[in-house]
Amino acid sequence: MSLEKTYIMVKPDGVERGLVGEIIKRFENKGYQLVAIQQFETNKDILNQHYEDLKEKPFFPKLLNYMLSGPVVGMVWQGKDVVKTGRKLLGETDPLKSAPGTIRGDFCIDVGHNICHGSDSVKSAEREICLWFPNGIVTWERKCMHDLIYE
Ligand code: DAT
Ligand code: MG
Repeated sequence: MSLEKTYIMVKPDGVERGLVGEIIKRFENKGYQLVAIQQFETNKDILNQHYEDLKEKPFFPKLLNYMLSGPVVGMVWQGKDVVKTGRKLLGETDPLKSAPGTIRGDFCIDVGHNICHGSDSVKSAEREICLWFPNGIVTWERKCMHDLIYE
């Protein structure tokens, strides 16, 4: 069985604030599996590709500056419906519209400092995983744990 994958990234403010562990914990507690993780120095080239859909938005220069302000931690998470459910764990784009209990609902306030990224579709996830992990990732599936999580 090949399980769905998503790209989750802790943004520079989330890394600086020491929230990497908390974000990992939310996904692990849910039952998802971490299959890749790396801290990256960002650059304009990779961010232009990552946010290619947003290049024309008025907030794009600000977004770029924010994303260039420090290292990010990129992760690939695997599991049933992880793209859509991962976005639910993150909360709304605007943290003030995010329900308490979500990551953005619990840990941030402004849209320009919303601490985390999650792929918005399976297709985007595939693109983003190839972009940030161009050498590929080791795909493995848990043995005992799998049967405790899935029916
Ligand atoms: P999401 O990160 O929820 O997928 P998005 O892809 O539309 O949201 O936007 C990417 C990031 O750009 C988002 O996490 C924060 C920033 N952003 C989006 N809308 C914004 C706005 N109106 N003003 C400032 N920053 C914004
Ligand atoms: Mg997005």
